[in-house]
Amino acid sequence: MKPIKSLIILLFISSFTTLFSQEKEFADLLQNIDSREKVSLNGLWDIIIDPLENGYYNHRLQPMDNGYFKNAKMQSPSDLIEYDFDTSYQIMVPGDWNTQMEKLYYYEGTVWYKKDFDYTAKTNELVYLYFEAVNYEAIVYLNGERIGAHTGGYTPFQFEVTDKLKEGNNFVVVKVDNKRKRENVPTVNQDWWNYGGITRSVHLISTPKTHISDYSIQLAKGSTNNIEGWVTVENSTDDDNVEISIPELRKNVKSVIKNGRANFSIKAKPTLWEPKNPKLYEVTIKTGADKLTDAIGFRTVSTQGSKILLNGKEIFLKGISIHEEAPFKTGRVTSKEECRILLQWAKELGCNYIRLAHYPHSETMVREAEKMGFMIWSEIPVYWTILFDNMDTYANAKNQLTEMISRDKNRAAILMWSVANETPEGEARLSFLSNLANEARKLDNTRLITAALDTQSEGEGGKMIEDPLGEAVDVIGINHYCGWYVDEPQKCSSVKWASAYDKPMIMSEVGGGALYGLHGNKNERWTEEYQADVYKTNIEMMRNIKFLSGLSPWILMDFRSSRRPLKRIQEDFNRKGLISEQGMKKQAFYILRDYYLKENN
Ligand code: GCB
Repeated sequence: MKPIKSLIILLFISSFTTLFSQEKEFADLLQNIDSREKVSLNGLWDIIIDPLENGYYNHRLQPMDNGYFKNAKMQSPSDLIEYDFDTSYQIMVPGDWNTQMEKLYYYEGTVWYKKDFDYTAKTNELVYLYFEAVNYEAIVYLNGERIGAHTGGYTPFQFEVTDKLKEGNNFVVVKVDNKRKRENVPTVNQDWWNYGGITRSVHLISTPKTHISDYSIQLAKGSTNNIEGWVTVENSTDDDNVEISIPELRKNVKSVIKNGRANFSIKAKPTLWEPKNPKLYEVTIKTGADKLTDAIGFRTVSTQGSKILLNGKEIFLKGISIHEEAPFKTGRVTSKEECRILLQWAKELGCNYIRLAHYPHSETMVREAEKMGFMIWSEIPVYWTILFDNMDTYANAKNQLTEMISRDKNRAAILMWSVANETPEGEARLSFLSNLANEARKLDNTRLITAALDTQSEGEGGKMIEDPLGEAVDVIGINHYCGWYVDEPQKCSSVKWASAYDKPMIMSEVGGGALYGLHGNKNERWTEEYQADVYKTNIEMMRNIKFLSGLSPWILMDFRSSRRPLKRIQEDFNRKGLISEQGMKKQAFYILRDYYLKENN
């Protein structure tokens, strides 16, 4: 790229970095919603499928003020209203629409959702309408009035609706649109199903008028005896107190609120969270009439040369990648039980680590994984060739990163924030991703930053890791499919690796496909024997990588992808799972399990 062009890109990106640095640091999100008084809006919602967006635009393609969000009803027999939620279809929330209605299997576009609910006001109460995730764009209306919109399919958002609620019956309408667009994050091509809908739970959350809105509680960077943090309080009065207690550590501190925020620091020597002892402490935060309880773990994570250190000790990350897809029924994961099945499989495999690909998974998944002792890589869907020179794309990616970190910053299990997966080298991409990495560090200086890279050149020492993005991250992820997309499996054991960086490397993807139950020679693609051989020879290759600090092969379970049409084998599934979507373990599962159980303990 010409220097002048790269200068323009740099100025361009730094100008929108400045623009956004004036905003609030964290996303405006209530922390720890499970500890809140809430009413669930889950269950059946009425839906109207609207591929032409008739409920939004008139025939001149202008937004209408009497769209479907008005939920209009005929007043007299001669009235013309061409929609009616109450006689339309119904589907379950949380859930994707693709697996709930046959006619929506491939659908990408607008679906209108409506739910009625009752509300009785209480004095001194604020009410939030909280969505755990909607894929991809949501416009939300309450009692016929627009209250806000959100972009990005995997992170939560909320609206304060106290003054918009009525005594008695209310209705909420959401226009959900999962049309893929070039400028979106992810962009138009992705190797997983573009499940549309209100895919995670919806709640009405009540808080006292003065309430804890957010907090960060963790060990100060590098310290094992200083718990540090802050609490933000909505509608606070300066000089009021916040009280933080950790009964098991016999700690109770008070901190004074200034401008809505109380900072604190607690000297303590907690038992540190680690995979073999995922210790969580009950932490209580109180201010005025508001009180929350969370379960928080304490640990440190750092790097030293090519090592990852957990609590100061080197640890090898024995992992597996996971998509948020439900076992047995496919579609999006919608329950704690489904999360636990996936995690239990990862336990059986001998893992101490999971890569939650390729977007932030639900808070339930993260919390369950933390309780079970998995270290976590969490990522945003900056995937393949998104528009790296587009300002709106950057703002969108940054927003998803901020929402992910806002929600999960108190989870000790998360060691790494990943800013990208397999992005093509180039200057615009480098500025974009370096800026995202810096943003992540600004929000959270205690965790490591990573990205999955796929570009390596051939050097004298073998495959050479020299992608300039390596400079911007703390841990280098490498996706490499020896024996599947490149080379024959037999060649993999002798592949050598070198790196331009003295940093830890995680083989963030490695693997191959097999149809469960298909047997044959190890040279026959799609057989379990072929996949098992890919694992065997890649494990041999990995044994020789001195700077390898972990791996998360691709992937725990077969998952739906519309890039995978091959009849009789794929049938819309990516078959690189170690387990089929029906829960059947393939031979390669046992190869990896033996490696994890016998080595690197
Ligand atoms: C990759 C991608 C992942 C795909 C996988 C595959 O490198 O990161 O999203 O699903 O390869 O199966 O090709």
